[in-house]
Amino acid sequence: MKAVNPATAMPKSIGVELGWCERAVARGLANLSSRQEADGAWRGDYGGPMFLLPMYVAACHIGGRPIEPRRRYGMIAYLSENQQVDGSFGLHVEDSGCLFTTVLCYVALRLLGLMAADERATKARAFIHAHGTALACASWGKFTLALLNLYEYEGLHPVLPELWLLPTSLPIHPSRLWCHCRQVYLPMAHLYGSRARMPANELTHALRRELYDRPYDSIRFADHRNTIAPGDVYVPTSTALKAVSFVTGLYERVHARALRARSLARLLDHIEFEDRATQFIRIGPVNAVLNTLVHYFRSPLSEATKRSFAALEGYLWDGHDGTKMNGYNSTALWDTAFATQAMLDTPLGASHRETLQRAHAFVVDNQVLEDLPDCQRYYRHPCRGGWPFSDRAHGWPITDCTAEGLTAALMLEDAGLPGLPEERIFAAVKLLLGWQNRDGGWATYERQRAGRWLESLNPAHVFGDIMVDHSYPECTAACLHSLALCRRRFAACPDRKVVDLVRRRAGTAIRRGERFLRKCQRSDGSWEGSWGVCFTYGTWFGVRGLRATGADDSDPALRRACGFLYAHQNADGGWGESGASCRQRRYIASPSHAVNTAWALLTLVTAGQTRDPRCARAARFLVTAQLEDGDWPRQSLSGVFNKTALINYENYRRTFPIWALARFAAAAA
Ligand code: LAN
Repeated sequence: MKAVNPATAMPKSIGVELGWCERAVARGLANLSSRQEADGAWRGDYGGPMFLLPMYVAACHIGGRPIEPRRRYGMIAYLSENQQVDGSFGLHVEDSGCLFTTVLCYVALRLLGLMAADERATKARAFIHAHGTALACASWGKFTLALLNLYEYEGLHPVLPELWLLPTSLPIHPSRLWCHCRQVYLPMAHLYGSRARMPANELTHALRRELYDRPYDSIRFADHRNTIAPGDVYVPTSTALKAVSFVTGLYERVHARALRARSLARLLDHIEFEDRATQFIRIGPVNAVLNTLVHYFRSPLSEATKRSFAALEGYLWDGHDGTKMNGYNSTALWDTAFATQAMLDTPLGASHRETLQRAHAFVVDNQVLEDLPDCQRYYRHPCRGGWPFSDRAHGWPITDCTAEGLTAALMLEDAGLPGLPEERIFAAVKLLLGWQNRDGGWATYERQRAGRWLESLNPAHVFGDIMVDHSYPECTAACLHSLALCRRRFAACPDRKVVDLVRRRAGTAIRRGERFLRKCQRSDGSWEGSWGVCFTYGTWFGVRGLRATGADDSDPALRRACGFLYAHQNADGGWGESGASCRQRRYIASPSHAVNTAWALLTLVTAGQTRDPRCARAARFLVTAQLEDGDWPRQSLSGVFNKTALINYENYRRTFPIWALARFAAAAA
C-alpha cells in the first residue's frame, strides 16, 4: 500500500492541516470498521513469544494428535520465517540468541517433520551446540524437554506439589503468586510430582543425539540443574532461590508417597476448577498446554483430555508470517473497548452507527455476570461485574479490562445506545473498588497478595516480575478513568446507596489512586509501562489517569510528563521507542513508530498542549504515515509482558493513530 506523499499533500497552515487530520480519521475509521467481525468484536494477531507454538506442538506429539498438513506447513513457515541469521530463535520474534526458544523451536520443527539435515535445522543445531546444548536452556525449556523424554527429571529443580498443602497464611504459599505464574506452576507441580513423560520412540532417540554433545545415557543430569546459557538469563538465580532449591532437593529425596498422592489430588482439584471456570480455555496458553498434558497422562481417552485438546485450537492463529499460537485465546474485549473509545471520541464516529451497535452488543454480552461457586477455595477473586481481556467464556476478569469495558459501555450510552442496567454498572464499580491495593493502585487480576521480596525466588530465568501481582500505573489509570466516568454518570442521582458507592467510596478510591499514580511518576516526568512499549505507553496512562482525577493543564506532573515526551520527539515529528526499553527500563529511541507517536500525541493533547507546534508535527507524522486504505503499516511490536517478551497488538496501529488524530483535530478546532 502506497503512503500519501506529505511534501506536496500537507499544507502548513493549521486550518488546512485539520482538514487533513479529519480526512485521515475518516479513512482510518472506514478501515477500522471494515475489520470488525460479525459478533461486533475486533480481534488481532497476538503472536510474538517464540516459546508458545513449540509447547503446542510438543503437546500434540505427546498426546498422539497428528497436526493436519495445512496447519503443519503453516507452522513450519512461521518458525522458518522467524529464525534469525545466526540460526537461533529469540524469546520473541524480534529477538535473537535465546537458547531456551532455540531448543524448543528446533524440537518443534523436527516434530513437525523437518529433517535433521535441513539447513534450518543444521543452523539451529550449530547455535545450540555453541551455547551449551540443551543442558543450558532456561528452566521452562528443560521442563518441556522432560515431558518429551528428552531431558531427565533429576536435572530439574523440584516443583513440589506439597507446597499446595501448606497453610495459606504462609508467605510462600502458591495462592500468593501472580495468577499466571501460579497457574503455570500448578500443572507443572502435577507433572513433576508424577514424573510424567512420553515413552521414547525413534524420533526421541534421534533428538537425544541432536540436542547434546555426548551420549544421552552418559549425561549426569542432576549436575545440570543450574547450568544456564548467559543469553537466557534476565533474572539470575538468587542466593535465596539457591537455598530454597537445596532444601526442596533434599525433601524430594525423602518425600512420603502418601503425602505426594494427597498433594497430587489437591492439584488435580485445582486444575479441574480451572477447566470449569474457563470452559477449558484456561487463563493463558502455557497452562492451557500443561493442564491438557496433566489430563492426557492421567487418562488419555477421557472427556477432559478431548476437550482440552479441542480448546487448544482456539489459541492458533494464521498470521502474516504463518501459523502461531497466540498469547491469549483472543484480544477481543481489549481491542473492542479501545476501538469503540476511539470511534466515539470523534463526531465522525457517528457515521459508523452499525459498527457501534455491533460493538455495543459485544461489550454488553461479555461482562461476567456471576461469581464462580467456591471461588475462594480456589484462591480466585470474585468475578461478577468484570470484563476479561478476551471474552466472557475465558472467565478471568482483569482490572483494566473491566475499566475499559465499563468506559466503552458508558461512552456508548452517552452516544445514544442502550445503557448497561444500573445493577451491572454497580457490580463493575464494586469489583473495581474491591480490587484496589493498599498502596492505592491496581494490579492485574487480583489484589497484591505477597511482598515484592518474593520476586527474589523467580525461577524462570527469562522473565522478570512474574511472582507477585502488584500495582501498575496502567491498570491504576484505567480504573481511575472509568470510576471518574461513573461518578459523572451518577452525579445527579439522589439515591442514598448510589451516593455511598459511586460518590463516597469511589471518590475515596480515586484520591488514593491519584496518590499512587503521582508517586510512581519518574523524576524525568515519565511513567514506566509494563504491558506496552514502554515509557510512551506508561506516560499516556499516567496522564490520562491524573486528568481523570481532576488534574488541570498547569499541574506540574502533567507538565513534566510533556517535557519528557518533547525531549524524545524525533526530527520527523514522531516518537519511536525500542522494545529494549522494557528490558533495560530506560527510554531507548528508535525510528518513529505510528503507535508510540499516537500515544505521545494523545498524552500531549490530554495534557492541554494541542496548540504547541510540536503536536501539529506529531499529527503530520501520523497523517503522512497512513496508507491509502486508511490503515497504518505494520512496524515493530508494541506490547510486552514480564519485561522481556514482546507481543503483537495488531489493532493498535489502526486504533491509536485515529484516536490521537481525532482528539488533536477536535481540540485544535
Ligand atoms: C496479558 C494480556 C493482557 C494484559 C493487559 C490487560 C493488556 C494488561 O493491561 C495487564 C496484563 C495482561 C492481562 C497480560 C499479562 C501477561 C499475559 C497474560 C498477557 C501479556 C498475555 C500473555 C501473558 C502471559 C503471562 C503469557 C504466558 C507466559 C508466562 C510468563 C506465564
